[in-house]
Amino acid sequence: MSFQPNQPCCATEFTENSTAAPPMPHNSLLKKITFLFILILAMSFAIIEKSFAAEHIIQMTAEETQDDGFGNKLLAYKMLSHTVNGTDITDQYSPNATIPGPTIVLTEGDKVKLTLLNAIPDNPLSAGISQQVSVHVHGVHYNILSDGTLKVINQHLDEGAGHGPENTFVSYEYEWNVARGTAGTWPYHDHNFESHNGSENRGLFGAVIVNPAASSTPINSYTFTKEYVLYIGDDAFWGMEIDGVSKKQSKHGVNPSLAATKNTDVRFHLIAMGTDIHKFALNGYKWFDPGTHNLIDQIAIGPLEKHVFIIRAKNSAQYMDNNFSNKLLGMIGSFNVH
Ligand SMILES: [Cu+2]
Repeated sequence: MSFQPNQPCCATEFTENSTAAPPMPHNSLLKKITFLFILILAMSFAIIEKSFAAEHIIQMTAEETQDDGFGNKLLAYKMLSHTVNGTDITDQYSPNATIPGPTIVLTEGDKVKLTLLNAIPDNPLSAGISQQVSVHVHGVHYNILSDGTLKVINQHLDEGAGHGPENTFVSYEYEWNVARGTAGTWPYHDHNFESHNGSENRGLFGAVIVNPAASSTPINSYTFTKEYVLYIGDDAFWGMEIDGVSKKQSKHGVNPSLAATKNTDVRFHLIAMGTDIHKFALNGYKWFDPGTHNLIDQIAIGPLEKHVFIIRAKNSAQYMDNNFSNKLLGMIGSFNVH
């Protein structure tokens, strides 16, 4: 904004004809001081917010995996690179494409630029079917260009990475604003490959963990020796482990065996996939239902809901889905404490 010398700044002119009483001089001084105070306060908040906010530059691929043993090829995301304010943390991730996909750990206030590269080979049998792949995220904020869905859904554009001419692969960039109030664990998944629902069911899913910004929040004072992201499908659990110290991620595949050291704290992130309502239990353990003082030993969780809880590892146990039909399908795994 430029200052115009011929125009009086910041004050309305007062003439003898005015009906309103002229403002008291000390009143206007008070207003100026109050305005200045608010301005300084707002600027210092902005500076504090900026100094804590990190910028994430992420590059991922979507790839075809090996045969699943039944003649089907699955799809998986792979972390190509992840820098946080210029520091490379790519070695926290598996060097391979994994199901579940990489767990992206963020803090409220962060900004993310995620470039997705479609590395899925062209399939001549799929002519006319969308071969575009995307990342559609829950929880964090973004504008419509970063929605990661097809125009048939968002009425705007197909927001994904498609195939270029002669089977070259195209990338697409998403921007996420990890705004205040977005703390939580959220799924991300493809929404564009082969259908407007995407290929989540072929392996293109992962999670975002947004930790709260303020260091005084109880969750930040915890040191977790392990974190487990457990995705609850309609026929199996899928798991991803994050080491509390090295932050390294390892995949555990289907109905994984989890392990923890006795008397250490473990944080579980449950994310329900598919369409069933599940009843998750970790036999012998109780935990606080988030946001309450209620101790529970089972949680009902439906499509794309999440439930995050912390336990202190005491005894080896089994985790399971107590929903009868899911239990029949063998949705059970072990939690080994040593
Ligand atoms: Cu979704």
